Amino acid sequence: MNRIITLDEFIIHRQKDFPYASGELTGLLRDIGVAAKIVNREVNKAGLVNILGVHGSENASGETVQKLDMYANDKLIDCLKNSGECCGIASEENDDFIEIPTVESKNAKYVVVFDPLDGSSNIDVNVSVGTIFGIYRRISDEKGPCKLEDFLQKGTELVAAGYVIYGTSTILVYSTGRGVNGFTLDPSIGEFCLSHRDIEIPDRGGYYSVNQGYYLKFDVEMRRYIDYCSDLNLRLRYIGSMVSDVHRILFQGGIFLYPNTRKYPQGKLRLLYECNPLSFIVEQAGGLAINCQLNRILDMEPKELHERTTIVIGSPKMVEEMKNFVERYTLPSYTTSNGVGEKTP
Ligand code: AHM
Ligand code: MG
Repeated sequence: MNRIITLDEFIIHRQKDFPYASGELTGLLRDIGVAAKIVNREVNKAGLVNILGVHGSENASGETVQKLDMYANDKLIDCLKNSGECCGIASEENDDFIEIPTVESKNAKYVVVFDPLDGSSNIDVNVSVGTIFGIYRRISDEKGPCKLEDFLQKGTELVAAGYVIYGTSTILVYSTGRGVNGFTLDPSIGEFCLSHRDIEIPDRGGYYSVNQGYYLKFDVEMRRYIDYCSDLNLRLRYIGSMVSDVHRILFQGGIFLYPNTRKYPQGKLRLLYECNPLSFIVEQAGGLAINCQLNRILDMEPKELHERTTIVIGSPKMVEEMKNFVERYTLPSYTTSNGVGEKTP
Protein backbone atom coordinates (compact mmCIF):
# COMPACT_ATOMS: atom_id res chain seq x y z
CA MET A 1 0.00 0.00 0.00
CA ASN A 2 1.24 3.48 -0.85
CA ARG A 3 2.01 5.65 2.12
CA ILE A 4 -0.52 8.46 2.59
CA ILE A 5 0.98 11.92 2.12
CA THR A 6 -1.03 14.65 3.81
CA LEU A 7 -1.29 18.20 2.50
CA ASP A 8 0.75 19.49 5.45
CA GLU A 9 3.56 16.99 4.84
CA PHE A 10 3.58 17.77 1.15
CA ILE A 11 3.67 21.54 1.66
CA ILE A 12 6.49 21.30 4.19
CA HIS A 13 8.42 18.96 1.91
CA ARG A 14 7.97 21.36 -1.03
CA GLN A 15 9.29 24.28 1.01
CA LYS A 16 12.75 22.83 0.40
CA ASP A 17 12.30 23.67 -3.32
CA PHE A 18 12.56 27.34 -2.39
CA PRO A 19 16.03 27.88 -0.92
CA TYR A 20 15.19 31.18 0.78
CA ALA A 21 11.72 30.20 1.99
CA SER A 22 11.01 31.35 5.51
CA GLY A 23 7.95 29.16 6.02
CA GLU A 24 5.42 31.97 5.61
CA LEU A 25 4.01 30.67 2.36
CA THR A 26 3.94 27.17 3.81
CA GLY A 27 2.00 28.52 6.79
CA LEU A 28 -0.42 30.40 4.54
CA LEU A 29 -1.20 27.35 2.43
CA ARG A 30 -1.79 25.29 5.54
CA ASP A 31 -4.13 27.95 6.93
CA ILE A 32 -6.12 27.94 3.71
CA GLY A 33 -6.34 24.14 4.05
CA VAL A 34 -7.72 24.53 7.59
CA ALA A 35 -10.27 27.14 6.46
CA ALA A 36 -11.31 24.80 3.63
CA LYS A 37 -12.05 22.03 6.12
CA ILE A 38 -14.23 24.37 8.18
CA VAL A 39 -16.10 25.60 5.09
CA ASN A 40 -16.48 22.01 3.87
CA ARG A 41 -18.18 21.05 7.14
CA GLU A 42 -20.77 23.82 6.71
CA VAL A 43 -21.29 23.22 2.98
CA ASN A 44 -22.02 19.57 3.75
CA LYS A 45 -24.64 20.60 6.25
CA ALA A 46 -26.39 22.81 3.70
CA GLY A 47 -28.88 20.04 2.92
CA LEU A 48 -30.05 20.19 6.50
CA VAL A 49 -31.24 23.73 5.92
CA ASN A 50 -34.87 22.81 6.59
CA ILE A 51 -33.91 21.34 9.92
CA LEU A 52 -31.37 23.95 10.95
CA GLY A 53 -33.22 26.97 9.55
CA VAL A 54 -33.02 28.99 6.35
CA HIS A 55 -30.32 31.55 5.66
CA GLY A 56 -31.02 34.75 7.49
CA SER A 57 -33.46 33.08 9.91
CA GLU A 58 -32.70 31.80 13.39
CA ASN A 59 -31.61 28.23 13.98
CA ALA A 60 -32.73 25.98 16.83
CA SER A 61 -30.24 27.59 19.22
CA GLY A 62 -31.52 31.06 18.42
CA GLU A 63 -28.40 32.00 16.37
CA THR A 64 -28.87 33.73 13.03
CA VAL A 65 -28.01 31.37 10.15
CA GLN A 66 -25.53 33.04 7.83
CA LYS A 67 -25.53 32.77 4.07
CA LEU A 68 -22.89 30.21 3.26
CA ASP A 69 -20.84 32.51 1.07
CA MET A 70 -20.59 35.02 3.91
CA TYR A 71 -19.78 32.21 6.32
CA ALA A 72 -16.98 31.01 4.05
CA ASN A 73 -15.74 34.58 3.69
CA ASP A 74 -15.62 35.13 7.46
CA LYS A 75 -13.86 31.81 8.10
CA LEU A 76 -11.18 32.46 5.50
CA ILE A 77 -10.60 35.97 6.82
CA ASP A 78 -10.41 34.69 10.43
CA CYS A 79 -7.95 31.91 9.54
CA LEU A 80 -5.72 34.23 7.51
CA LYS A 81 -5.81 37.03 10.07
CA ASN A 82 -4.91 34.68 12.91
CA SER A 83 -2.12 33.07 10.94
CA GLY A 84 -0.05 36.24 10.97
CA GLU A 85 1.42 35.10 7.64
CA CYS A 86 -0.20 37.71 5.41
CA CYS A 87 -0.53 41.48 5.62
CA GLY A 88 -3.69 41.92 3.57
CA ILE A 89 -6.69 40.15 2.12
CA ALA A 90 -8.99 40.97 -0.79
CA SER A 91 -12.20 39.01 -1.20
CA GLU A 92 -14.88 38.98 -3.86
CA GLU A 93 -17.36 39.52 -1.01
CA ASN A 94 -15.75 42.73 0.31
CA ASP A 95 -15.77 46.09 -1.45
CA ASP A 96 -12.27 46.99 -0.27
CA PHE A 97 -9.19 45.06 0.78
CA ILE A 98 -8.60 44.28 4.45
CA GLU A 99 -5.34 45.40 5.93
CA ILE A 100 -3.87 43.24 8.68
CA PRO A 101 -2.01 45.45 11.15
CA THR A 102 1.74 44.97 11.28
CA VAL A 103 1.64 43.72 14.89
CA GLU A 104 -0.62 40.81 13.93
CA SER A 105 1.04 40.13 10.59
CA LYS A 106 4.62 40.28 11.91
CA ASN A 107 5.65 42.28 8.80
CA ALA A 108 4.37 39.49 6.58
CA LYS A 109 5.28 39.74 2.94
CA TYR A 110 2.22 38.15 1.30
CA VAL A 111 -1.30 39.23 0.38
CA VAL A 112 -4.13 36.82 -0.40
CA VAL A 113 -7.04 37.22 -2.84
CA PHE A 114 -10.01 34.85 -2.90
CA ASP A 115 -13.53 34.04 -3.95
CA PRO A 116 -14.79 32.33 -0.79
CA LEU A 117 -17.60 30.33 -2.39
CA ASP A 118 -17.70 30.38 -6.16
CA GLY A 119 -20.97 29.25 -7.71
CA SER A 120 -22.82 29.78 -4.43
CA SER A 121 -26.16 30.08 -6.22
CA ASN A 122 -25.87 26.29 -6.68
CA ILE A 123 -25.72 25.36 -3.01
CA ASP A 124 -29.45 25.02 -2.46
CA VAL A 125 -29.66 22.35 -5.17
CA ASN A 126 -26.65 20.36 -4.00
CA VAL A 127 -24.34 21.22 -6.90
CA SER A 128 -20.58 21.54 -6.37
CA VAL A 129 -19.18 24.90 -5.32
CA GLY A 130 -15.64 25.93 -4.51
CA THR A 131 -13.16 28.34 -2.96
CA ILE A 132 -10.59 29.96 -5.27
CA PHE A 133 -7.46 31.69 -3.96
CA GLY A 134 -4.28 33.42 -5.08
CA ILE A 135 -1.20 34.56 -3.15
CA TYR A 136 1.03 37.48 -4.15
CA ARG A 137 4.22 38.79 -2.65
CA ARG A 138 3.62 42.38 -1.59
CA ILE A 139 5.39 45.10 -3.55
CA SER A 140 4.87 47.94 -1.07
CA ASP A 141 7.29 48.59 1.79
CA GLU A 142 7.18 45.66 4.23
CA LYS A 143 7.38 47.96 7.25
CA GLY A 144 4.13 49.78 6.47
CA PRO A 145 0.53 48.69 5.84
CA CYS A 146 -0.28 46.86 2.61
CA LYS A 147 -1.48 48.97 -0.30
CA LEU A 148 -3.86 48.62 -3.24
CA GLU A 149 -0.88 48.09 -5.56
CA ASP A 150 -0.07 44.85 -3.70
CA PHE A 151 -3.34 43.37 -4.99
CA LEU A 152 -3.34 44.88 -8.46
CA GLN A 153 -0.53 42.69 -9.73
CA LYS A 154 -0.61 40.70 -12.91
CA GLY A 155 -1.39 37.00 -12.66
CA THR A 156 2.17 36.25 -13.79
CA GLU A 157 3.25 37.54 -10.35
CA LEU A 158 1.23 34.94 -8.45
CA VAL A 159 3.41 33.04 -5.99
CA ALA A 160 0.77 30.38 -5.50
CA ALA A 161 -2.85 29.76 -6.40
CA GLY A 162 -5.42 27.06 -6.00
CA TYR A 163 -8.97 26.05 -5.40
CA VAL A 164 -11.01 23.76 -3.23
CA ILE A 165 -14.01 22.01 -4.74
CA TYR A 166 -16.75 20.86 -2.39
CA GLY A 167 -18.20 18.10 -4.55
CA THR A 168 -18.86 14.39 -4.26
CA SER A 169 -15.54 14.52 -2.48
CA THR A 170 -13.69 17.62 -1.34
CA ILE A 171 -10.51 18.25 -3.31
CA LEU A 172 -7.88 20.94 -2.88
CA VAL A 173 -5.74 21.67 -5.94
CA TYR A 174 -2.83 24.09 -5.75
CA SER A 175 0.38 25.15 -7.42
CA THR A 176 3.35 27.21 -6.35
CA GLY A 177 4.53 27.47 -9.94
CA ARG A 178 6.11 24.02 -10.08
CA GLY A 179 3.32 21.84 -11.32
CA VAL A 180 -0.11 21.18 -9.94
CA ASN A 181 -1.12 18.69 -7.27
CA GLY A 182 -4.49 17.66 -5.89
CA PHE A 183 -5.46 16.46 -2.41
CA THR A 184 -8.68 14.72 -1.45
CA LEU A 185 -10.15 15.24 1.99
CA ASP A 186 -10.42 11.97 3.87
CA PRO A 187 -13.26 12.74 6.28
CA SER A 188 -12.38 9.80 8.53
CA ILE A 189 -9.04 11.35 9.47
CA GLY A 190 -9.88 14.97 8.65
CA GLU A 191 -6.85 15.37 6.40
CA PHE A 192 -6.31 16.34 2.77
CA CYS A 193 -4.31 13.46 1.27
CA LEU A 194 -2.28 13.59 -1.95
CA SER A 195 -4.50 11.96 -4.58
CA HIS A 196 -3.57 13.63 -7.91
CA ARG A 197 0.14 14.09 -8.40
CA ASP A 198 1.57 16.36 -11.15
CA ILE A 199 -1.73 17.02 -12.89
CA GLU A 200 -1.49 17.53 -16.65
CA ILE A 201 -4.42 18.81 -18.65
CA PRO A 202 -5.13 16.75 -21.82
CA ASP A 203 -4.18 18.54 -25.07
CA ARG A 204 -7.78 18.19 -26.19
CA GLY A 205 -11.01 16.99 -24.69
CA GLY A 206 -14.54 16.16 -25.62
CA TYR A 207 -16.27 18.99 -23.75
CA TYR A 208 -17.09 22.63 -24.25
CA SER A 209 -18.51 24.63 -21.40
CA VAL A 210 -20.39 27.89 -21.95
CA ASN A 211 -23.73 29.35 -20.95
CA GLN A 212 -25.40 28.56 -24.26
CA GLY A 213 -28.53 30.34 -23.04
CA TYR A 214 -26.71 33.61 -23.80
CA TYR A 215 -25.91 32.51 -27.36
CA LEU A 216 -27.78 35.37 -29.03
CA LYS A 217 -26.02 37.87 -26.80
CA PHE A 218 -22.52 36.80 -27.85
CA ASP A 219 -20.52 38.47 -30.63
CA VAL A 220 -20.92 36.88 -34.02
CA GLU A 221 -17.48 35.20 -34.11
CA MET A 222 -18.14 33.67 -30.69
CA ARG A 223 -21.47 32.31 -31.93
CA ARG A 224 -19.69 30.81 -34.91
CA TYR A 225 -17.10 29.18 -32.66
CA ILE A 226 -19.83 27.70 -30.49
CA ASP A 227 -21.57 26.36 -33.62
CA TYR A 228 -18.23 24.85 -34.60
CA CYS A 229 -17.95 23.08 -31.21
CA SER A 230 -21.43 21.73 -31.70
CA ASP A 231 -20.60 20.62 -35.28
CA LEU A 232 -17.63 18.71 -33.89
CA ASN A 233 -20.07 16.86 -31.64
CA LEU A 234 -18.31 18.11 -28.54
CA ARG A 235 -20.43 17.54 -25.48
CA LEU A 236 -21.80 20.66 -23.80
CA ARG A 237 -21.38 20.70 -20.02
CA TYR A 238 -22.16 23.80 -17.99
CA ILE A 239 -22.55 23.58 -14.25
CA GLY A 240 -22.70 27.33 -13.64
CA SER A 241 -19.97 27.01 -11.05
CA MET A 242 -16.72 27.97 -12.75
CA VAL A 243 -14.52 26.11 -10.33
CA SER A 244 -16.42 22.87 -11.06
CA ASP A 245 -16.47 23.40 -14.82
CA VAL A 246 -12.73 24.14 -14.87
CA HIS A 247 -12.00 21.21 -12.54
CA ARG A 248 -13.61 18.79 -15.01
CA ILE A 249 -11.69 20.31 -17.90
CA LEU A 250 -8.42 20.13 -15.98
CA PHE A 251 -8.81 16.37 -15.68
CA GLN A 252 -10.74 15.42 -18.82
CA GLY A 253 -9.78 18.17 -21.24
CA GLY A 254 -12.03 20.67 -22.97
CA ILE A 255 -12.67 24.38 -23.15
CA PHE A 256 -14.55 26.79 -20.86
CA LEU A 257 -15.75 30.15 -22.18
CA TYR A 258 -17.40 33.12 -20.53
CA PRO A 259 -17.54 35.76 -23.27
CA ASN A 260 -18.92 39.29 -23.10
CA THR A 261 -22.68 39.63 -23.23
CA ARG A 262 -24.91 42.69 -23.39
CA LYS A 263 -25.37 42.53 -19.62
CA TYR A 264 -21.64 42.05 -18.97
CA PRO A 265 -19.78 43.89 -21.76
CA GLN A 266 -16.44 43.26 -19.99
CA GLY A 267 -17.33 39.66 -19.11
CA LYS A 268 -18.79 38.54 -15.80
CA LEU A 269 -16.00 36.73 -14.02
CA ARG A 270 -13.54 38.53 -11.75
CA LEU A 271 -9.95 38.81 -12.85
CA LEU A 272 -8.39 38.79 -9.39
CA TYR A 273 -10.52 36.26 -7.57
CA GLU A 274 -11.50 33.76 -10.25
CA CYS A 275 -9.73 34.11 -13.59
CA ASN A 276 -6.14 34.69 -12.51
CA PRO A 277 -5.89 31.86 -9.96
CA LEU A 278 -7.62 29.35 -12.26
CA SER A 279 -5.53 30.48 -15.24
CA PHE A 280 -2.37 30.02 -13.16
CA ILE A 281 -3.42 26.47 -12.29
CA VAL A 282 -4.45 25.59 -15.83
CA GLU A 283 -1.24 27.02 -17.33
CA GLN A 284 0.83 25.15 -14.75
CA ALA A 285 -0.94 21.98 -15.86
CA GLY A 286 -0.04 22.72 -19.50
CA GLY A 287 -3.23 24.53 -20.58
CA LEU A 288 -3.96 28.05 -21.80
CA ALA A 289 -6.16 30.94 -20.71
CA ILE A 290 -6.96 34.03 -22.78
CA ASN A 291 -9.65 36.69 -22.90
CA CYS A 292 -11.94 37.36 -25.85
CA GLN A 293 -9.48 39.95 -27.15
CA LEU A 294 -7.21 36.90 -27.41
CA ASN A 295 -4.71 38.19 -24.84
CA ARG A 296 -3.26 35.99 -22.13
CA ILE A 297 -5.24 36.38 -18.88
CA LEU A 298 -2.13 36.27 -16.67
CA ASP A 299 -0.66 39.25 -18.58
CA MET A 300 -3.60 41.54 -17.89
CA GLU A 301 -2.82 44.60 -15.73
CA PRO A 302 -5.61 44.85 -13.14
CA LYS A 303 -6.94 48.39 -12.69
CA GLU A 304 -9.32 47.70 -9.81
CA LEU A 305 -10.02 45.02 -7.24
CA HIS A 306 -13.30 43.85 -8.70
CA GLU A 307 -12.35 44.07 -12.36
CA ARG A 308 -14.20 41.64 -14.62
CA THR A 309 -12.90 39.95 -17.72
CA THR A 310 -13.97 37.59 -20.46
CA ILE A 311 -12.21 34.23 -20.39
CA VAL A 312 -11.48 31.21 -22.59
CA ILE A 313 -9.57 28.54 -20.67
CA GLY A 314 -8.71 24.90 -21.05
CA SER A 315 -6.84 22.37 -23.17
CA PRO A 316 -3.97 24.04 -25.05
CA LYS A 317 -4.86 22.80 -28.54
CA MET A 318 -8.50 23.79 -28.13
CA VAL A 319 -7.73 27.30 -26.86
CA GLU A 320 -5.22 27.77 -29.72
CA GLU A 321 -7.81 26.58 -32.18
CA MET A 322 -10.44 28.95 -30.76
CA LYS A 323 -7.93 31.80 -31.08
CA ASN A 324 -7.20 30.95 -34.73
CA PHE A 325 -10.89 30.51 -35.41
CA VAL A 326 -11.82 33.91 -34.00
CA GLU A 327 -8.91 35.62 -35.77
CA ARG A 328 -9.99 34.08 -39.04
CA TYR A 329 -13.67 34.89 -38.67
CA THR A 330 -13.48 38.31 -37.03
CA LEU A 331 -15.29 40.55 -39.45
CA PRO A 332 -13.29 43.43 -40.90
CA SER A 333 -13.94 46.68 -39.06
CA TYR A 334 -14.51 50.03 -40.59
CA THR A 335 -14.37 53.46 -39.02
CA THR A 336 -17.63 55.31 -38.60
CA SER A 337 -18.11 59.06 -38.86
CA ASN A 338 -17.61 59.41 -35.08
CA GLY A 339 -14.34 57.53 -35.32
CA VAL A 340 -15.56 54.45 -33.50
CA GLY A 341 -14.72 51.17 -35.17
CA GLU A 342 -17.72 48.95 -35.79
CA LYS A 343 -18.06 45.51 -37.24
CA THR A 344 -19.87 45.14 -40.51
CA PRO A 345 -23.19 43.37 -39.96
P1 AHM B 1 -20.29 33.87 -8.13
O1 AHM B 1 -18.85 34.11 -7.78
O2 AHM B 1 -21.19 34.98 -7.66
O3 AHM B 1 -20.77 32.53 -7.71
O4 AHM B 1 -20.41 33.98 -9.76
C1 AHM B 1 -19.51 33.32 -10.56
C2 AHM B 1 -20.19 32.21 -11.27
C3 AHM B 1 -19.21 31.25 -11.89
O5 AHM B 1 -18.87 30.25 -10.99
C4 AHM B 1 -19.99 30.71 -13.04
O6 AHM B 1 -19.16 30.24 -14.08
C5 AHM B 1 -20.79 31.88 -13.48
O7 AHM B 1 -20.94 32.72 -12.35
C6 AHM B 1 -22.15 31.52 -13.95
O8 AHM B 1 -22.77 32.65 -14.45
P2 AHM B 1 -24.05 32.56 -15.40
O9 AHM B 1 -25.17 32.10 -14.51
O10 AHM B 1 -24.24 33.94 -15.91
O11 AHM B 1 -23.74 31.57 -16.48
MG1 MG C 1 -17.24 33.44 -8.06
